[in-house]
Amino acid sequence: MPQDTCDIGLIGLAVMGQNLVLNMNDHGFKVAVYNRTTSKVDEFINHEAKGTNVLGAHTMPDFIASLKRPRRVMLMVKAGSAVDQTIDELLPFLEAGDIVIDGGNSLFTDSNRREASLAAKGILFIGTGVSGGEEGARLGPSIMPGGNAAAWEHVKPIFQSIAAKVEDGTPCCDWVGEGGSGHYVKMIHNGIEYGDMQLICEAYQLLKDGLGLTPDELAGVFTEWNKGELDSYLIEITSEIFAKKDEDGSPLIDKILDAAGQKGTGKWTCESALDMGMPVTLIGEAVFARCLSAIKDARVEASKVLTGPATAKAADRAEFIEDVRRALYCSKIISYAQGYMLLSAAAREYKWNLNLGGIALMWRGGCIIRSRFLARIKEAFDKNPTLSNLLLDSFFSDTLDKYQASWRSGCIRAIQHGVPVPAFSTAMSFFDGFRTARLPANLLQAQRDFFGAHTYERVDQPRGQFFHTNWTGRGGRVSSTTYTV
Ligand code: 2AM
Repeated sequence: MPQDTCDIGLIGLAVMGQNLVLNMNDHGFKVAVYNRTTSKVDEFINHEAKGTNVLGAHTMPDFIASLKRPRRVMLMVKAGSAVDQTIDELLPFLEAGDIVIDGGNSLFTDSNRREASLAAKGILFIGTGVSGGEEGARLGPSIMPGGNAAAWEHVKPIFQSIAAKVEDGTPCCDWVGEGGSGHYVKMIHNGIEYGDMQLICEAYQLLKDGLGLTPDELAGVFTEWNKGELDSYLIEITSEIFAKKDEDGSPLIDKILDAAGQKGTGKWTCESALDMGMPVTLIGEAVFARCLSAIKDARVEASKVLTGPATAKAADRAEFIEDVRRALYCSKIISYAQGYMLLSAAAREYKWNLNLGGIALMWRGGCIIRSRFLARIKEAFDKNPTLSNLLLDSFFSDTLDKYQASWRSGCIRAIQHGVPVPAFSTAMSFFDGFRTARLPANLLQAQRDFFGAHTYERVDQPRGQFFHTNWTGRGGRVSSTTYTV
């Protein structure tokens, strides 16, 4: 085996790993590969990587010896204990200053832990999100690296050259921040993806059941939408899905069972939102909508008992379609604003310096949520790097203002037709809640103080002073200190 010649080594030759290696090779980097099951190394070298500069290693020592210093080792192994096991196997062969990159779908708290424990040993850890699926990995993914900043300059040329590029050539890869922030940003990306998909599904059902559009007509509507402000990968593939015919010539979409699967990153986003106390309601509804779809048998049973409204199909076709389009667009704005609220809260909690505009740029190309819309988010943070909430940027506030009546009308139409729109309606409620200076939580605080003496703050006194009222004349004068407000 040649020594010290490879720019980077990659462990884990499943499809994503293989495609990243081939992508790096295409961009002129010399890559060493290793896999626990070593027969996969030979298969890869003799087939997919035939004729390339990729070097196959059969042992961990050979693999490490083939790398230039500082060694750059990227792991594309199964998330979870396999990452820890592989790092443990690697460690005896590494020296201070070497770099370990985890490109799998790891939970960010694992990456926080790995970054800290490897830093104590002088090893620089990067946890990176890689999005775009198999095709993205091969041709240009979105790459979201975070961890030990000292490692960035050593991997930056490789990552930025293999990443997707936006129109002006800017790579969809930049440094995210400290600790597990790279994997956190990937998790938020996936959560937002759940939300975007659910919004499209709600638009679909509303156009189908409320207006009676056929799959061919839907394909036309989504093709049109993709030419405007909704221009995005998910809208584009949706139009193609509606146009696809089964072998018998009928629309394939009508033959697909309506029970959704999920792998857990949407759930992780919601768990983090609950931990941070951030109202990321749209992604929450998107996760629960998948759960509701999955209990298919129960729904079929219920559909025989429970009836909805008997509303005739709408007749104002153009207006109906535009209401749904605007409802989708406004809801999408709300979803991204919520996602960014969570990102900011996590940055405060974990002491990460996140480049919020840069994150939007990383999602502009290569990944599943890529869209024209993300350029608007980047612009908002360019205009004001300390923007406290996306909805307060004039582009977004003006759009919500302009589309508001139509957005409400879209939600009302859904309710009238008995079409479930949990994501559209939670976006509307969030908007109405967020723009309300005085919510009914005064009553909630009174109730808590009534039954539990939890105390309340007053509008006519400074914040931080707590009061208790003896509501019935029967309770004692002692207030509860068990709960925080
Ligand atoms: P394998 O081919 O030997 O199974 C995706 O599953 C990738 O992760 C594969 O390359 C797989 O290797 C690797 N992988 C899964 N569990 C692993 C472990 N405990 N140690 C090392 N690699 C592992």
